[in-house]
Amino acid sequence: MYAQNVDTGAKRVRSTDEMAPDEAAFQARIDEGIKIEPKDEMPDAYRKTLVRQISQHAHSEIVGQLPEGNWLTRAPTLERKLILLAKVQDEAGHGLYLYSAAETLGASRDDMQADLLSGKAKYSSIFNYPTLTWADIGAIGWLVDGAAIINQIPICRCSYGPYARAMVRVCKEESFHQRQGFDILHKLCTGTQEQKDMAQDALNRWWWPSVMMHGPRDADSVNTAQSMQWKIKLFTNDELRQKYIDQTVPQADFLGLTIPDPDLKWNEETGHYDFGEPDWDEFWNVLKGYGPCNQERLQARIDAHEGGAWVREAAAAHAEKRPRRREAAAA
Ligand code: BYC
Repeated sequence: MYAQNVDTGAKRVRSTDEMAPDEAAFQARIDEGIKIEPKDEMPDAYRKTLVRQISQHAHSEIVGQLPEGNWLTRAPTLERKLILLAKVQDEAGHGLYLYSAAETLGASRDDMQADLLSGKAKYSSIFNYPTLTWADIGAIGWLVDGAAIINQIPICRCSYGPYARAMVRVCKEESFHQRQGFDILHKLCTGTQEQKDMAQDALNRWWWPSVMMHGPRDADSVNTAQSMQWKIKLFTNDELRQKYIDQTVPQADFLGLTIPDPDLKWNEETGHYDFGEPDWDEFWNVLKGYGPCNQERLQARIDAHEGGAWVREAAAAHAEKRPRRREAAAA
């Protein structure tokens, strides 16, 4: 019943015998699969970890609109434009559910927003790469949303109720996004040689960043062990990465594209693909703010926030006026 010591990475977690009674009781609820709800007692560290992960997740959805939004005016047909517009709007919706989920833990939307705009808060590394061609929009849907689904399906079963429930709808929408990306690439791969080359070039550039999206190797992951004990994460970064690669390689074969990894090989014994080592220096550099588009992405969010100031002011003025109108109606 009680959690075993989990040692998945850099940090070792405590067994329930080593915990204070209230903490052990909380862990026992988690181990029994009872969902934690906003008004329940919870350790500060559990709350803090959730706010960290959920707010980063929300920021990723919001910043994630930018690379694709960049192609809204250049989508090749009206139909593609409508589909892309709907996808980008879905991402905005995901960001808002997630900010709301973080608010149920006592986080303030203004603080989360301020942390994103000051560069203090992280968002997914993947969105710091440029979308150079239309095929990149296919690659984002296929690879990036594909990676997101692998990561997020288990979160539908995580221990915190509002986060788990938000993920159900998000995952349904992400699977539509993944299919639309695959469909863009399928069209290109069955078109002219130039179109197929464009698809291959997009795969070459997006493959490794999407493999790194799952986070650092388990050995370098500071949060995994504790998050797994609390069932905020149900799989380690490396487990999810392996699942992602096993699922994606046959899809690349179907498209007739080559994954840019000379070490990629089916392993009969393990029943999984072996693969090469991502460039972790690149990953950590992107996290530190030195990716190809970090500055541009942050500036776009700052501009949007400043440009929206008049809307916030108008909404606040309207909210102030409303009670007075009600008072007048009652008189
Ligand atoms: N990028 O100890 P670790 C989407 C950070 S949205 C940036 O393993 P953890 C989509 C990590 O935060 C996709 N930072 O951390 C949207 C930690 O730093 P802090 C977003 C990363 O939390 C629009 C440090 O590295 N999905 O799909 O146990 C259009 C050490 O890592 C990254 C989610 O957010 C990264 N890739 O595991 C299309 C899902 N990886 O916070 C698509 C929810 C790691 O200690 N999040 N870091 O300063 C998670 O599942 C987990 O937070 C992660 C990381 C697996 C991402």
